[in-house]
Formats: sequence, structure tokens, C-alpha cells
Amino acid sequence: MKMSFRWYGESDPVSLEYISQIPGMRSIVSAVYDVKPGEVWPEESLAKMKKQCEDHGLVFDVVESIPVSEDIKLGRANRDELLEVYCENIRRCAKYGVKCVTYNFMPVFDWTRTQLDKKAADGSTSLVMYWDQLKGLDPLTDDINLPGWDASYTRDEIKKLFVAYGELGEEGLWKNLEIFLKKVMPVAEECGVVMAIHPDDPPYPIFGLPRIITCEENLDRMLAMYDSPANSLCLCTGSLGCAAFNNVPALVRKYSAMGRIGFMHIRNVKIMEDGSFEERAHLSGCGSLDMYEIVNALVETGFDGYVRPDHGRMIWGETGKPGYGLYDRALGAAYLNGLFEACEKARQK
Ligand code: DNO
Repeated sequence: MKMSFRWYGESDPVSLEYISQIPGMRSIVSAVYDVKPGEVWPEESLAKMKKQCEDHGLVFDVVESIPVSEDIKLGRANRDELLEVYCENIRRCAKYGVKCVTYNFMPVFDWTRTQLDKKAADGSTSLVMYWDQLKGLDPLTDDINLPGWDASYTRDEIKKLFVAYGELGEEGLWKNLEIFLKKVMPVAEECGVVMAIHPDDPPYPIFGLPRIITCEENLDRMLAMYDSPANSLCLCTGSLGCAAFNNVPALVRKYSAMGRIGFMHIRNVKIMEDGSFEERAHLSGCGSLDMYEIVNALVETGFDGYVRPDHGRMIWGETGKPGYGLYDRALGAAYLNGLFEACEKARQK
């Protein structure tokens, strides 16, 4: 496996120097942030990022994400043009050494949480989703403004998107995903890039928006739509793992054995009785997921893709981007490295 760390570019309060000091750190996961979704990424930006990483002994070989425009997901008239831009961005990333590109097919919003700084008894804070903070809210009539949601949409635009996705429905979204995969995957294959789709977070419908990358049956359906190692998963343990119907270690074992995991996002979550969940420290004992079983499944199936410690808590007084501070993610990387070493040595005996 190749250990990696997400870095938000020059504006990230966590520096490349600090990241390079984490033992075993190899790769940087980043993106070009100076253009809008749907635009071509300037080569100079990619070249600069590659050089900045190299200067710190790191490799920029994972992109998270090339965003998929709503118009592609909705199959609107300008889809073909946008798909061309998408493919060009994959080619450009490959030219600068990128081997893996993460993306998602979630309507309107990426991850959903109700609070980004929930304080635990020990004083640390983390991201949570509590059902009682969502209950009764209706996106068509209420002014919903959840933390982390794209603030660039006006209320009116959001309403229109909700209506459009309501009309499209799950099967419509599947159809548009298939069109996306059939256009993009041959390009990825040609330039040696693995495309890793991120699961819906959380993996069930929110406010009636269709969600399709959610469970084993749907992951199978997605992978079968284009049967190639280029069409892979970004298996996010915390996203799939906040629904009790997903057996995460079993999913990891199955898809890793099939060679269809390009990227692992590893974090722990605690599922509450009513289905709400809290992001917790990476350690198995801190949440609902068994990290040893997850790592062991990767080791036993010979996983050689990318791994990153996902969302950390804010600890030791650190401030910054929720989920993406230095300290707890670094602890996560150290813990995961320990699990990998132990599982690998046990296997060699
Ligand atoms: C959350 C991340 C996601 C992920 C996208 C991939 O912290 O894991 O936002 O980057 O869903 O496109």
C-alpha cells in the first residue's frame, strides 16, 4: 500500500514540510483549486504542485477530486462538452504523474453533517450527523444551510436542483453514471489512471435526493457497468460504515481481491442507536469499525493501492479545516502503519 495525506494546496494551514515529517508518508492527495468545476485545469498549476511535493520528498500522484458537474449527473444538454473537459483533465493529471483520480456522483452536495465541531468529553471536536437536527426539514420550503454545504448555490438554485433530481430519480442517475463511465474510462485506461469513485456519505438518501453508491449490490452494479481495473472504488470506511447494513471489512476483502479498490479512505465512526453517527479517532476501540479487520483484509488480498487516514478530530488546540487538521490525521497514519506492519509480518511467518 502507498500511504498518502490530503493537502489543500498553498492555502492549507498544514504545510508539506509537516506532512513529510509523518513517518512512512509517501504521496500527496490534492487537486487544482484555482479554477471552477467544469473548466480545464491549467498545466502550470499541476506542474507547480508536482514540483512543490517533490521538493519535500513527496509524490503528487493522487487527485481528489475532479468534480463531476451537476449537468453531467443530470444529463443536461451541455453534458458532452463537460465530459470532454473532464477527459482532458484526466489526461493532464496523468501527464504530471497522477495515477489515481477520486470523484463522486452525489447529487448537489458532497458529505452531509449537522455539526462540524461537536465537542467530546475529552475536549476534542469532530464532525457528526444527528438525525434529530435534520428531522422535519424540507429543502423545498425551509432555508436549510448545513455546515459544509456548497454556499455558492442560491436558495432558488438549490430548490431547482432538488426538483430536477426528484424528476431524474435513482434509475435516471444510474443511466447518467453509465454514460459518464463509458466516456471517461477508456481515456483513463489509455493514460494509466485508476478512477476511484467515492461512496455517498452517508450512504442513504438525504432529503429525498437519489443516492446510488451506497451498498454492496450497488457497488457491484457500478463496477459491472465498465469492467476494468480503471473503474475502481475509493472505499471510504467512514462513509460506507455509517450504515449498519454495510459490513465494511467484508466489502474491503471482496473488492480488494477483485483488484477494484484504487484508494482507501480509512476512518472510524460510531453509529448511534437512532442511526445518527459521530466521527471518532481511528482506533478500533473508539468507534463501530474494526480497523484490524479492515487492514488485515487489505494485506491478505495483496492491496497495493493508496491509503489515506481520513478525517481526524481537532485535538491539542489545533484549528483549521474541519476533519483535515494535522495532528489526529498524523496519529491515524501512525496507527494504520502499525496495523499494516503487524499484519504483513504475521503473514510472512
Ligand atoms: C470528505 C471527502 C469527500 C471526497 C469526495 C470525493 O472529506 O472524502 O469530500 O473528497 O466525495 O469526490
